[in-house]
Amino acid sequence: MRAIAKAQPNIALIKYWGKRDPIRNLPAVGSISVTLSDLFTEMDVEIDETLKDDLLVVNGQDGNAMLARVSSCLDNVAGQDRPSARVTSNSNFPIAAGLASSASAFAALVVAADAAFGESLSGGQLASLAGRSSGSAARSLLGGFVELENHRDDIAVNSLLAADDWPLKVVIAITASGPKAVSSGEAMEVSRKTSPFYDRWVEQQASDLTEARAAVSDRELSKLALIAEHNCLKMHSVMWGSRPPMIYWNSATIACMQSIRDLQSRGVGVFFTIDAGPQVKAICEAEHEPTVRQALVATAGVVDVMVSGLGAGAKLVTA
Ligand code: 2P0
Repeated sequence: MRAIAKAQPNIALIKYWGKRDPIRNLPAVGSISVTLSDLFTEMDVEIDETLKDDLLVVNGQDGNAMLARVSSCLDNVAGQDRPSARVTSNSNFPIAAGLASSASAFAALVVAADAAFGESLSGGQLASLAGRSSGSAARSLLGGFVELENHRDDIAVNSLLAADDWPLKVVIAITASGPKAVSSGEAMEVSRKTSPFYDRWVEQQASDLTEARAAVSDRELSKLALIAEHNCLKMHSVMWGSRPPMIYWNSATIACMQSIRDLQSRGVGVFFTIDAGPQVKAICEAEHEPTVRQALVATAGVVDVMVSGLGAGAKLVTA
């Protein structure tokens, strides 16, 4: 009747941008990500037959803005005739700021709801349901390096490499806090409908995925750096070419990219990636983490720096 699950956000190295089926929320492209260890969302789902409607509290505050999405996720897991539930979500990092909070939230939610409602769904079913609520959430069901495969009828997630097999660090430069002006879901639809670069983006994704898969399998950071930065900048080019343009960067975002390029020119094994927000994620070998952190702390406009290792997939905390 009550279950708590914990999930970590993931950072895409080969990005998901665009939906082939907005109703079922199916992505237009596959993607590859790393699941983090130090940032997390905990979801507590408690069935309460006395409630008329679901209740949602997010980080101690009324969560009405997210309630419809959460309720529909619970419907997907347990059916529309299910009893109402009290859902409490707590994250240890800023939400809705391009740090993939919806990924950890919905991965934790499907795992907790599955246990609370006694559904016993398979891993594949959980991935499909998490993806329906948030495209990137399915990837947070697994740890380490994860590929989201885009099959004809549905998605599937697949583990490429465990976190311990290549324990990279992710240094996150926060350049602005607060929620973004346009949600990534809306922005993707604008890109699909208006960007002249969108079709080429979709067309080239298979070869980017192949290149990244090989780099992960060989654990070669310099190879992964080339394809991940290319894929990230290509996704942002699709956004910039949309009408209206979707520009998530600020001047500190660019300053961080410059700091990372300076480190690269000095032989430091690091690369950047940027999602639908102004934060910059630097992925590096563990030995370079202090150098990378120092460089980003010293970059103009950076308001905070967080560091995470790679971690496990979504798990039940109590049942
Ligand atoms: C990603 N992003 O692969 C890409 C890169 C943002 C940029 O997945 O509409 O919140 O809920 O399916 O999962 C963010 O999108 O989008 C995202 P919906 P989601 O991580």
